[in-house]
This record gives sequence, C-alpha cells and structure tokens, in this order.
Amino acid sequence: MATQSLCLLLFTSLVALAVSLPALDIRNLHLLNGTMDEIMNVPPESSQPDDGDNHDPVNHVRQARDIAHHPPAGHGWPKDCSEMPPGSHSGVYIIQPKGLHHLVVYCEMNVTNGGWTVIQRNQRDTPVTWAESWSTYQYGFGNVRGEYWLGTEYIHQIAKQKVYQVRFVIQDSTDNINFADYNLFSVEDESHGYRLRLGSYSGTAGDAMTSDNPNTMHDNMKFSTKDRDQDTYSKNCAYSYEGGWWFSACYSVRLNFKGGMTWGNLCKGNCKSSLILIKPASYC
Ligand SMILES: [Ca+2]
Repeated sequence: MATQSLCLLLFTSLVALAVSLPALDIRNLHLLNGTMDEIMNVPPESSQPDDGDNHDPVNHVRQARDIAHHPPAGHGWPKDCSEMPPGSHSGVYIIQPKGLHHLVVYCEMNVTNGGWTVIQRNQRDTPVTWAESWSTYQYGFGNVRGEYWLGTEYIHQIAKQKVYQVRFVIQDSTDNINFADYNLFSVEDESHGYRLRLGSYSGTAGDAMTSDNPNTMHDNMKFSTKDRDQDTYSKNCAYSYEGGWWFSACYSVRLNFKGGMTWGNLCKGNCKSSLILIKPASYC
C-alpha cells in the first residue's frame, strides 16, 4: 500500500511537472532550412506555426502547450543523441544539454551503434562559406541536413556533460571512407579559448589531430577564426586558410573549408567529405 501511495504521489508530481514545462526555446533554428516537420521528436500537431502572438524570428519561442506529450513527463528532452530511444532513425532532433536552451542537431544512428551527435559535416562542393566570424562559429551555421557547424559554444556545452569521445569520418580522393577515433574529447569554455582536448587515437585515417610537429598540432590548441587569432603562428591561420579551427601554425587537418579538405597525409587538399561525431565514451 505504501508503494502504491508513493507511485500515486510520483505520478501526480510528474503530471504537475508536465503542466509546468517551460517554453520550448530553440536558439539555433537558423540551421533548420525547412519546417518543424523535419524534426523527428516533435509530434505532428505541434509543427504548426505560432498563431500570431509571436513574430520574433530570432528566438523562435514555442509554447509548452504544443509539446505537452513530448518529451515524456519527468524525463526531459534528450541531452544529446545518445539518449534517443533504441531503434531511432538518423535525422534532425531536438536536444537540451544540461543547463542550456534547446537545440536542433543531426543524430547519426547508423554509424557504430548509433547515438552520435553530428557537430560538423562538410563536402568539397558545399555552398557553405566556411570563412566565418568568431560569433558565427560560436552559434553555428549551415544546414543541419547538409554541411554545417553546430557551434563552438554548443559543442563545448554538450561535451562538458559527461566524458565524450569523437569520431572523424573522412572520405578521401578515391572515395574510401576512413575514420579517426579519439577516446576522449572536450572543448574548454570561451574564457579558455575553446581549447581542444583529445585522448588516444585509433582508426584508419591516421592520427592527424595530434602531431610530433608543434606547428601542425591541433590537440591542445585554442579555436581561431578570421577575426580572433588564438593560434601559435605569427600571422592568422584562420584568415589565411579561410575557416575556423583549432589552428597551431597552421594545420595538418583542414575540414572547415569550402573546397578540397585535408586530413594529414591521407588527402592533402583533396578530401571529398568530412563528418565529426561525438558521444559519451563507453566505460566497459
Ligand atoms: Ca597568430
């Protein structure tokens, strides 16, 4: 009987919580070059535009009444793509990293057990211009279904929730798909220059992010853009090489670039596509 009472109390609490859900506040809808219908974890009835009360194109604030059944009461929105239910398909989802507003991201559910959050996708013939400013890199650009950068700040916010790993997927000039895994991945906060921290390498693409040569190192480097030089070079790598990255002086990896990309010796200036995926590290 005590258990039943407890369950009833819990259920009542969860219902109360559902009613008091805060508004869905997606700040990076600029990545969604389409409609809310493309989002996999929003029910169809909530994909109608707001009814005239809110014309703010910046915040795209949606109301709790629209999402009463999503997410399940008490469970909250997934904090990254690893929290999607088993059997979920790859596509665009809403996540809410701990302590942050909502974000749209692309979840890759087919690569190695799924659950990967896509933080970068690029291809040689992209229409996206990668020579963007610090603030544009911070909050992301491009198309979440095509070539995009999720945002340096958001990457930091997601990856600080747990211990993360990263996978770089590189299509070389002969269309072979290669990968580079690092068993740890974190990006420090803005006050520390969004410095990159990687763990041990394994894979087929080669360990191009860490290097014996300090001039081409990326691990432990701060993030630089054309308007914020935090590299170790006398000039500005991001300005010279047209894309934001964790430059040293300057690079062995250039993936944030409009044109043929570079991954170490695998494909120097003629890589065809790239994909950067993160998810919590497995402990077993
Ligand atoms: Ca410099």
